[in-house]
Order: sequence, then C-alpha cells, then structure tokens
Amino acid sequence: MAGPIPDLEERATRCARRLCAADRVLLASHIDADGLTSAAIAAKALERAGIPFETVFEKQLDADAIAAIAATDYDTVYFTDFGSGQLDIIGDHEDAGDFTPVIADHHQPATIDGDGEPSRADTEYHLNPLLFGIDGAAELSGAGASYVLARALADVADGSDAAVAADGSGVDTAPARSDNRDLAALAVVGAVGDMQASGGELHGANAKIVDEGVDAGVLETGKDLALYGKQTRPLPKLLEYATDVHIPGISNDERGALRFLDGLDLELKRDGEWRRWSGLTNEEKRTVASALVKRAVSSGVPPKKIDQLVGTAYVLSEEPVGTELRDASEFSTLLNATARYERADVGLGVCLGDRGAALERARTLLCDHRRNLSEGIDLVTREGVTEETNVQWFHAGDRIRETIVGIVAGMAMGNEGISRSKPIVAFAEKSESELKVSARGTHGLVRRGLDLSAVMSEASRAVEGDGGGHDVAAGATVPKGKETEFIERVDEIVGEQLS
Ligand SMILES: [Mn+2]
Repeated sequence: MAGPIPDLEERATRCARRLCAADRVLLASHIDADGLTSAAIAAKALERAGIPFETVFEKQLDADAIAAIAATDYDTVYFTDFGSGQLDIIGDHEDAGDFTPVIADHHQPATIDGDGEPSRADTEYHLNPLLFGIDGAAELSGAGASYVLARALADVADGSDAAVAADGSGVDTAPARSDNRDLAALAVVGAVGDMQASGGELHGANAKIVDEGVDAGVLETGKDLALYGKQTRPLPKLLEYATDVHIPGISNDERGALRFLDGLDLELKRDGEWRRWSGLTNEEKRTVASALVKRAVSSGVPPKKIDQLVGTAYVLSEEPVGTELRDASEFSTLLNATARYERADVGLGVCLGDRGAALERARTLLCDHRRNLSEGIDLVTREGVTEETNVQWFHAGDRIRETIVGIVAGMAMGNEGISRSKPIVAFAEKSESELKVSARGTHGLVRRGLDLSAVMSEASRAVEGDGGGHDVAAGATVPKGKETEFIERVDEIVGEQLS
C-alpha cells in the first residue's frame, strides 16, 4: 500500500515525457467531480511544466466527440477520466495520424472494436491502474491517475528545465518547481466524488495519495462523524438530513432532531445563528457524537450500522473553515452540481482556485440543484407512479431534467404511494427523438437477485436503445414511443430476477 507502485509510475513517466515533448496539448476531460478534478490537476501540472494547453469537456466521449477532437490542429491530446473505454476509436485516429493520445483514466479499457474485431490491447501513453493490477473502481480514480502523471511531469519537467518559459510567462508566484504534491487534495476530492471511499475511508493507491497530501500540508485526516455537511449545514439539518444510518426520531425528523439537540448541554446558537459541526470544539463534538450513538443503540439500530456513523474525514486544510471547499465530500458535491448543469467551466474555475465569480456561480448551481430535486420529488409524489407486477414507473417528460431524474426517482422511493419493495423506473425527455431512462432499486432487492444493469441493458436492446450501469442503479437511452414495449420487457426481466 505505501511506497511507490513501480509499473504505474514507470508508465506515468513515459506519458510525462511525451507531454513535455509536445509544443502544445489539447486537454479533454469528463464532466463530473472526478473529471473536473482530473482536468484541474492536469491543467496545473501542464502550466507548471510550461506546456501550453487548451481544455475541453465532454459528457460522453463517443465517436463524434473524438472526431471533433481529431479535427482540431492539436498533435497531442491528453484525455483524463475517460479514453480507456474508447481505446479502439482513439487508436484508429492515432493510426490515421490525427493525434497522439496520452490517457490517464481508470475505466475498463475497450478490448473489442466496433466491428467485433479485438482492438489493440493498449497504446503507448496509456496510464490506467487496471493495467497494473490496481482496482480502478475502488483504489484509484481518474483524478488519482491524473495526479500520478502530474507527479511524474514535475520530475520530468524539472530535469529538462522546461519549467520556466523563456520570456518568464506562465510562471506564477508559487514555487515554479513544485513537485505537484499539493495537487493531492484535488485527487482526493475526485476519488471521494467517484464514491471510492468504502467502509468510511480511501484504500490502496488512494491512501498513498492521502499520505502525500498530508505530508505536503494540504490535507488533514482523522476519525469524525461520517455525516454529510459537517462544514456548511446548521446542526439540526446535519442530523435531520443524515439518512444513510437511519436513527429513529432524528433522521428525516425536523422536530425530533431539534429535540435531541435541545436535550444536550450545548450552546446551539451563536449570534442568533445555528452553529455548525466544523465550529464545535472537540469536547462538544464528543458530546453530540456519544449522545447520537447512545440514541442509536437504544432505538435498536444494528451495531454494524452504528459503526458507519464514524469514518475518516478528508479535510482540505488550506480552505476556510465552514465552507464546502474544506470537506472533500462537500467539495465534490459542489462540483457535481456544476457538471449536472453543464457548467464545467465553473467547476474547473473553482478547482483552479477562483474564489470569486466561479465559486459564487457554483454555489448558486448547487442551490438550484437542491431546489430542482425537491420540486421533482414533490411532482412524483403528487402525481404518483404506475404499478406493474414487478416494477413501478413514471414519465416526467420535460418537467424533470434527464440529468437528475434518476436521483429524484431514488429519493422519492418510500414517500407516500411509492413503495420500496419494487424497483422504480423513470422516463425523461433527452432529445427530440430519445428518452432517458433511470432505474433505482434498494440493497434489499439486490440481495434478492435484482440486477438493474442487466435489466436496462437487455430491455433497451429489445427496443434498439442502449443501457447499463450498476445492480442497484442503472440507466438507458431508448427511442421515443417505445415506452410501453420497454417497460413490459423490464417488468418481465425483473420478475425473473426476483423469482
Ligand atoms: Mn472517474
């Protein structure tokens, strides 16, 4: 776990040398928290190495997007948080002499070409933990891969004296020959955003990045309450909205959460404002945490669940206390909000240190996002769902954005009239001719055999669509007008899985 990972780092050095040899680089990245932090890490590293670059973002790196990239006059394209899954198409462009790809990704590499022929297994400048026996789903994210390359780039650029441009441009006040370890904080935000923290903490190659960030003074870690919103949520909301571990009389219970806090010997408000977890003293934190555990025990929450109330917190020590930027989890949520509304420029700006307009815009987007979610949940709850034998579904049309309809569906489960004993399927308009489908289940249903990834992939193929995902949450794109045929097939497959 600790110590260098020789093969991965050797490959990173090879990629770094290629980037340093380029006159200029087109940086292409995925739009989500991991993709945005990947791009920010890459951008900082290129800037510090004195390599001119331009950044583009794509929601999906499909053949059209790659063709558009190939049509630019860049000879070197650096892909972050995607590219491995498109190795076949990218390889064709490389063979045609369109550009040389450098890839830092953690997704499954494509091994079969579109025409069914096995494609090249690898390309020369391809950095992916999966090629070196490291779990790309749990141990290194796109931002992590981008960070490993950034560290190599600092070494290579330092050795080749490329760090200072001849006219001194591009050199900021930061030390020009930084070793890029300060970028570990963003790598951790990306990993947390890609849900790589399991059992309350990061593991493997991710843990090594955490160690480097702590050494560099940009990260602090420690055991803390594992609730979302420790920096920004007022105490009662922190407790009320924490539903991963359901504590009767507190979770989802506004008055209950208030009563619980009132019962503690604690100063709850200061200057008329609710205090936040991040502003409590260690002793005050202990008071709340132990009362919370006591309440969980006395109301019959299973010990395994109670353990989940505590986890490792990743704190960005250079960010101000009480802001979402200080907590890796809140930071990644803020970035995801910019990504969902296609404002990658805003998310990237925040990652690169814009604490003015970009941060303000990101906060507004997050606020709008939360309002859209709550309006969506109200809409679904009010209008109800259609029951089939094995699933329930609703059609939001254009009234809920396709980018959030899945979250809305999942959150609406358990509301009045929306059962948690059947998976829920949601349709929303994606384009003139296509519908986005999102399906959500519960872990209980998965234990009984539900695999929504298989359901979405099989049922969408039956109507000439395309789909996939995870067992508990999956999605598809299907042609408009095929809803009935599609849902019948979904109902059948789910019935088979749960029988
Ligand atoms: Mn990723």
